Amino acid sequence: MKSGGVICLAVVIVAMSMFGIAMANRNLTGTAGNWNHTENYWGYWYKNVSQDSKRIVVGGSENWRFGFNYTDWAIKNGPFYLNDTLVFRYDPPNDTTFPHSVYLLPNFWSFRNCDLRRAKKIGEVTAGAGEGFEYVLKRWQPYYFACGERNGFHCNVGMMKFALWPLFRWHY
Ligand SMILES: *[C@@H]1O[C@H](CO)[C@@H](O)[C@H](O)[C@H]1NC(C)=O
Ligand SMILES: *[C@@H]1O[C@H](CO)[C@@H](O)[C@H](O)[C@H]1NC(C)=O
Ligand SMILES: *[C@@H]1O[C@H](CO)[C@@H](O)[C@H](O)[C@H]1NC(C)=O
Ligand SMILES: *[C@@H]1O[C@H](CO)[C@@H](O)[C@H](O)[C@H]1NC(C)=O
Ligand SMILES: *[C@@H]1O[C@H](CO)[C@@H](O)[C@H](O)[C@H]1NC(C)=O
Ligand SMILES: *[C@@H]1O[C@H](CO)[C@@H](O)[C@H](O)[C@H]1NC(C)=O
Ligand SMILES: [Cu+2]
Repeated sequence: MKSGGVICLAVVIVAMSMFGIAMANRNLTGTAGNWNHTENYWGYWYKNVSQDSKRIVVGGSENWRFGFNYTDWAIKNGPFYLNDTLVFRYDPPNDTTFPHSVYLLPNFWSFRNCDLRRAKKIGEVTAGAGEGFEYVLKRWQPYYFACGERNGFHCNVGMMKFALWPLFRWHY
């Protein structure tokens, strides 16, 4: 579902930039070699599609906690881009708080089933304290994040999981 949407978005962006080339060329003939129009036009696109990489706190003010819908959060806060930084924040365990952690699951099936057997730990239960820890989306690949606590219970019942595939930013 999610990756399908991302591919659709990429197609729309390609289609829109091709449309943009056609528009710019048409204006060039009309304005007798005034390149300013085109520069402004590309400048407009540049601002919209190639901003600096972002730093995004997972869950926003909710941070990384049991019972918040992170799939919904990822849909509303995406798309994510290569070199964007995710920040995971969660309370370190004590007598009153439950521990959390962050794992990367290897594929869609383990993500769907909250199967942690081949998962890679990227955040210890203590790693989310204070300002939390950062994880940079360096590769063009699907990422499957999940909390690893209680053998998949937080991931499954607690909705502490989300998937994303970072897009390329466009530079002209
Ligand atoms: C083309 O020129 C018209 C008239 O000058 C202007 O309103 C329009 O924004 C221009 N379009 C582009 C793509 O530069
Ligand atoms: C393009 O814009 C600059 C500054 O806005 C102006 O000095 C220049 O004359 C413009 N060029 C054309 C071909 O209109
Ligand atoms: C570009 O960004 C501006 C301001 O954020 C927005 O109003 C405009 O709709 C955007 N254009 C496109 C084509 O996304
Ligand atoms: C979480 O949000 C997604 C997307 O909005 C929705 O499809 C899903 O049903 C929600 N999950 C739960 C358990 O409510
Ligand atoms: C991401 O950052 C690295 C190191 O700063 C850089 O080499 C790479 O080109 C960047 N990738 C993208 C897609 O911006
Ligand atoms: C446990 O951690 C929470 C959140 O960091 C804090 O508000 C609470 O006072 C702590 N409780 C104890 C008993 O240390
Ligand atoms: Cu958890």
